[in-house]
Amino acid sequence: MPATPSPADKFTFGLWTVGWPANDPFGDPTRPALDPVETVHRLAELGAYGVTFHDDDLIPFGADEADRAKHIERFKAALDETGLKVPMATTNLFKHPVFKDGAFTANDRDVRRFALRKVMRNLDLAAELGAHTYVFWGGREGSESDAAKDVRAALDRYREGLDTLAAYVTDRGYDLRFALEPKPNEPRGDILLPTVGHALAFIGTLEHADMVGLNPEVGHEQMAGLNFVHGIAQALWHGKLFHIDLNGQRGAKYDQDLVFGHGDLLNAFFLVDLLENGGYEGPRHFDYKPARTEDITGVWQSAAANMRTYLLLKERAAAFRADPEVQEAFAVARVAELATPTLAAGETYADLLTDRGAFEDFDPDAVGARGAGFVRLNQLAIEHLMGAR
Ligand SMILES: [Mn+2]
Repeated sequence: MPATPSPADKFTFGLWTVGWPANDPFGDPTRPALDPVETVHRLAELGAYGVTFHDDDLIPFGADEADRAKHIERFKAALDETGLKVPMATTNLFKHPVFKDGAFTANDRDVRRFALRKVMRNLDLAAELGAHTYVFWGGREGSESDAAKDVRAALDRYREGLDTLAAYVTDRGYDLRFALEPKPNEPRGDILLPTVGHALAFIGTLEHADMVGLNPEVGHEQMAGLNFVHGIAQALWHGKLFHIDLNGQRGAKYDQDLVFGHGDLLNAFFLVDLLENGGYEGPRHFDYKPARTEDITGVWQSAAANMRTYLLLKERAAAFRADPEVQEAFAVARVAELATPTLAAGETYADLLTDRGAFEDFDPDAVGARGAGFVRLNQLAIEHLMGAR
């Protein structure tokens, strides 16, 4: 059977993904909680490369030091037994009621100070477990009311928090980079840094901007009606794609966290094509939720489905690129021509002004009448995706 995952594929899963007991705002859990140790073993059997965690996924909130040490020890033993890596870690700054108005941007200063301490504690553990990326998803950083939140002050505090934590990581000598995860809404009515673009602009203002990048999630951009492939391409262009959350989403609605490819499959096809050919070397991290309808067998089937879908799309994308008819269609559509600078080497605007072919002798009507060939190219992509070629 082709498309069988192995650690070389660098597939990773959050403990909270397969471990979600399927409680939602309208209903009780439909599955028992999973032991992180079992999760590590099952993911290794399925061919994953690594596992990621929030502090509270591994160590219950409020556990004392002795209890905390026991949880960490068990987890480390499972990692040693299976060879699974921990490339990324993050902090739960959203579940406990203390964070109901945010963490780094809570109006209450004491909450902000507590949040920074909670992150620092888990940064130590992340470094100890060998993580290289630390994700910040500010799900509670936002508001439901424009009266209740001074957004400019909130961004000051967000920046202060990240600058403080970056200084901590640098001083400790940890080999960790930060990755901000944008999301437009849910659980807050409106979340700060709602899209890839907002986050990129914000990162440019940070004291340690070089060590801060992005962890974009498929569904989060699609919730905002945005093209995820464009967002990822721009993040790559800025050198800021530090990590990625793969899942599925069907349009602008609540955060579905479907299996990768189970939402906008065509966008997923072009995403895999971009990741495989665009220079992204990091983990292929799945941040999805096994549907609430599934039992534990369905949980592991859905985990396998994420990896298999990715690998099938990778195969399909490679076949698309290798097809001579596709290459000819690319040429007709002048896709590669966009990489040619608009001015020739050494040419200035003064030279452009004297080039009669660029203006006086140029025939815009003839060029405007010429077909672009983009639909044919897209149809070829769809036929490869469908396995029809
Ligand atoms: Mn999501």
